[in-house]
Amino acid sequence: MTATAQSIILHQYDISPFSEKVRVAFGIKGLDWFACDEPVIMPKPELLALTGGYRKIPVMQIGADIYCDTQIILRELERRFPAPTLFPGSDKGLGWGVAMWTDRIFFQAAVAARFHGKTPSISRKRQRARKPRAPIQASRTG
Ligand SMILES: N[C@@H](CCC(=O)N[C@@H](CS)C(=O)NCC(=O)O)C(=O)O
Repeated sequence: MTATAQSIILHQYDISPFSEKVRVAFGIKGLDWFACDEPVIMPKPELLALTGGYRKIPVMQIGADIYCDTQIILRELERRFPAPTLFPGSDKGLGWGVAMWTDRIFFQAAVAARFHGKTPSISRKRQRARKPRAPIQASRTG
């Protein structure tokens, strides 16, 4: 498949869960798209030049139009390619509301669990448990 001026290009990387959200939307809508793999960590000179300074992944490009953030990307996909909808049989507010929860609270807890092996609340409890009950006094002998 050859890219054209109106091809969908997703600036992304494979292990990005936010990129996966958009890839799933492409699949639901049956869209062809191209991947432009970006570095996982900074520096990202080409991405920043494209976005004007936005450093996160994913970014969708269609021609000269650039869409940063998955909410913006999904809204634009729904506008350009309404069928099949990403919101079958339900009101859109519920979908966006659940996404706010999954993308913020749930995502942050999942990252903490994945990279630290514990959830933030467990971590706080463990920190409290480790705290000395009384200040340790330096003692001098002799
Ligand atoms: N609100 C953004 C979040 C995107 C996001 O956090 N992407 C991560 C990768 S999954 C990222 O680029 N992190 C790198 C950084 O924060 O610099 C969205 O929905 O697209």
